[in-house]
Amino acid sequence: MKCRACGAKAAVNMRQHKLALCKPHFLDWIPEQTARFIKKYRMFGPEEKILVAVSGGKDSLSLWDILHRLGYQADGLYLGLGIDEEISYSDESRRLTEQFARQRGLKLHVVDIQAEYGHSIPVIATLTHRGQNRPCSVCGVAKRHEMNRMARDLGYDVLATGHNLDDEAAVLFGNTLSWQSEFLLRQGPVLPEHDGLARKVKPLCRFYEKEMAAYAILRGIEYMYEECPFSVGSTSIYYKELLNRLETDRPGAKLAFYLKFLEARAGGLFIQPEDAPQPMYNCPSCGQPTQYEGKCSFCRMMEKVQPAQ
Ligand code: Q46
Ligand code: ZN
Ligand code: ZN
Repeated sequence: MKCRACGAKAAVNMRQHKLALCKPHFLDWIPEQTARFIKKYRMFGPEEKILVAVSGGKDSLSLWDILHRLGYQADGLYLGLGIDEEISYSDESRRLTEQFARQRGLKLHVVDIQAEYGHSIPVIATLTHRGQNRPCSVCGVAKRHEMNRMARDLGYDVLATGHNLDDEAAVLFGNTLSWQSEFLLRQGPVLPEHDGLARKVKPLCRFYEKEMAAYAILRGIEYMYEECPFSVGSTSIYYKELLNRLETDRPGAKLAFYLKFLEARAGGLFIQPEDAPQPMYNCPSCGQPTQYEGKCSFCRMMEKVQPAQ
């Protein structure tokens, strides 16, 4: 297989795009495509300040690397979740993230949940009795809260995450199976800022997971190979496996599923029900926006694990 650009031996063959590229051309192709998606979906401009949520995994570190290569002002945010099961997942992912930032002279903010709030994510999940086997719902609430808090407090214009096509297609598949129209309406490459919630963007949403893995490896990025131990056996991994089976038989099916959805949504397939828009309130405790009057879900959760002041 030869590189389409130069005829040298190809390092990556992307059947889904009918495109094979050598290492240097593949390493240029990924940022070029990313720049195209950033522009196409109007994610952000060159003057805006970006906060990249980095976990130490291949996607988020590659995203940071790409934004840096493209010349954007992109700083990192690492959230220490305190996940320390069979492996010291959080310690190792933090080490790799800090090493990545140090080697490139990039600015990294670190929030350690335990140091900040007194308990790790798994302990908060146990104390609040939320999630028998998995602390994922607690983790999701805490991550959203902390990412928005940091973006707002530190004056960033936009929050970028490393979700790839496999992640997005799995979420879309789950939401479609149960016709979660409210979620379908909001899913996409950009979630605009509103009422104190930072704009969220996913510049890698059109890249297959294997493309991002190839990018990280060929760029020599040292990343956390292990997934979070709590992701084992999750529904989203099951959906990813199903979609991979479809993709094997029909290369490109996963990308088409996602892109056709975006087209259909832009064409008005999903509309906001008339009674849906909720006024945004501000949480009296942390000041972050919340859909309902009273404390936000993060503060209500933390109330249960911390003695009342
Ligand atoms: S939610 Fe759950 Fe993830 Fe948090 S506890 Fe791990 S698997 S990291 S995306
Ligand atoms: Zn080439
Ligand atoms: Zn709050």
